[in-house]
Amino acid sequence: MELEKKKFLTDADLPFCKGCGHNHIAANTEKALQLLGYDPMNVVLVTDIGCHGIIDKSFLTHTVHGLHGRSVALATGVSAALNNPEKKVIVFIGDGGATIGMQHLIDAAHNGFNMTVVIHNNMLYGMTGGQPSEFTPAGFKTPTLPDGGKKTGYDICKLIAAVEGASYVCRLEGISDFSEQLAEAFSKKGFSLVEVMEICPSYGVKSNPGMKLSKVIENAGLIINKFVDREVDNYKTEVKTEFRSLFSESDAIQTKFPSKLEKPVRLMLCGSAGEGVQAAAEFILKAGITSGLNGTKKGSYPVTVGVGFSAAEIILSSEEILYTGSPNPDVICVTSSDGLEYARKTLANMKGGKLFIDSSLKAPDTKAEVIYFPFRERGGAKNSSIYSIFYFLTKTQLFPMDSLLSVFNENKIAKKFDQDKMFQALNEPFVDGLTDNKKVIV
Ligand SMILES: Cc1ncc(C[n+]2csc(CCOP(=O)(O)OP(=O)(O)O)c2C)c(N)n1
Ligand code: SF4
Repeated sequence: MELEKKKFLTDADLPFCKGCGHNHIAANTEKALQLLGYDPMNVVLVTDIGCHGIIDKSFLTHTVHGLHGRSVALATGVSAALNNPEKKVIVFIGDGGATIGMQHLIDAAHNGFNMTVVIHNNMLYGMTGGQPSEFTPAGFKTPTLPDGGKKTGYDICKLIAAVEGASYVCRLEGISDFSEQLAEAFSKKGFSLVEVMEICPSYGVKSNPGMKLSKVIENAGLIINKFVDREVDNYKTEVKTEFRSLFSESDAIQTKFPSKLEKPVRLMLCGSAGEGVQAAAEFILKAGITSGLNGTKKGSYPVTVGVGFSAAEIILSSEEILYTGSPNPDVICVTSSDGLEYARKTLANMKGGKLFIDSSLKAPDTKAEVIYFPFRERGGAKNSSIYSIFYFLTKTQLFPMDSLLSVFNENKIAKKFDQDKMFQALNEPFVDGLTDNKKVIV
């Protein structure tokens, strides 16, 4: 199928292998959207991992690319947030992704979310080398199932029709021109689904020489048919006319203090979960911004957020910063043994800078200047990270202490905090003469 002028696809070659059915789906989608007169800027294409998903770079529409099997879940959010009949949300998903994200599919159909899901059913996992999916028909061979599957694959059309809620469900053979069927699905209100049966020449054809797509479909007991076609009025969210931007003026942090920071400073806080590391990082970041600087923060912690290390990388600069995180910090504050383990590699790579480290710990070999302070003993474990940022600012004076205090005092943590005690503790000299490996700080 040739189009005179592409409106939805770039002029670049499509990224798929020669003969891959995904090529036809992309071309037919272009034609279907043209038939319906859509503007590319009113189309949101949501894809996920798999060969089918690499098409998004070729589409001139909005595109969203998600985790394997999660495109329907993402599209549900897009569709609910937009709630705008002018916008067309289209999901591209493989049979592998549809297997992994089956519950999202069922829920989106059941609730009638506005979208069209196009399942690229090549009956195997293409991108990873041809493993079977739950859609692989009995007898269909793949590189990792050389004798063919024993189980019948899912009949996704019957399944989605059965959950009720969809406005349109059809299965078609993905050859020649099927743009009118796609256009029919795209034009439906609510949830529509098209299962396109196709072939992966690289793995499907190789494992099943001489096979005919129509024969595989027939042997699988699947019917090329329209399973649902009805008018629905099932899903509605409140129509939003005004959207508050995350960057709206009211949220902007005002500059209240001066700063003479000449070059960017990169600070890393390393402590333990539950010991205020992320809160401390936000305080120091906002204090910098209050002092007229630009700032970024990157938080790191294990998925089990209640245990283990907690770290934050903060960059402050008078120039615009276009990234987060920094592998080469200027200053590291380490307040716990979890934090020390996390910081070890970074410390070994440091060519200079400063390490403020809790006096209960032993600093590893590093070219950073090592300064011990009893953050945990004087502030308690829970406040150790907050103590460390006040200590950092006292020692470096990179911007006014008043900026940190103004940010801190706006937070409810401040009400439970004895600031007089903290400043007394921070200013009291610390002499550590007990262990050989530590410097004596006066
Ligand atoms: C949750 C998850 N599981 C497994 C993978 C590994 N993986 C990447 S692509 C792929 C196969 C994709 O197959 P399919 O969705 O059918 O798309 P196709 O490549 O056939 O277009 C797999 C299993 C992954 N990225 N994420
Ligand atoms: S590996 Fe298979 S599914 Fe992937 S692009 Fe090539 S033919 Fe298509």
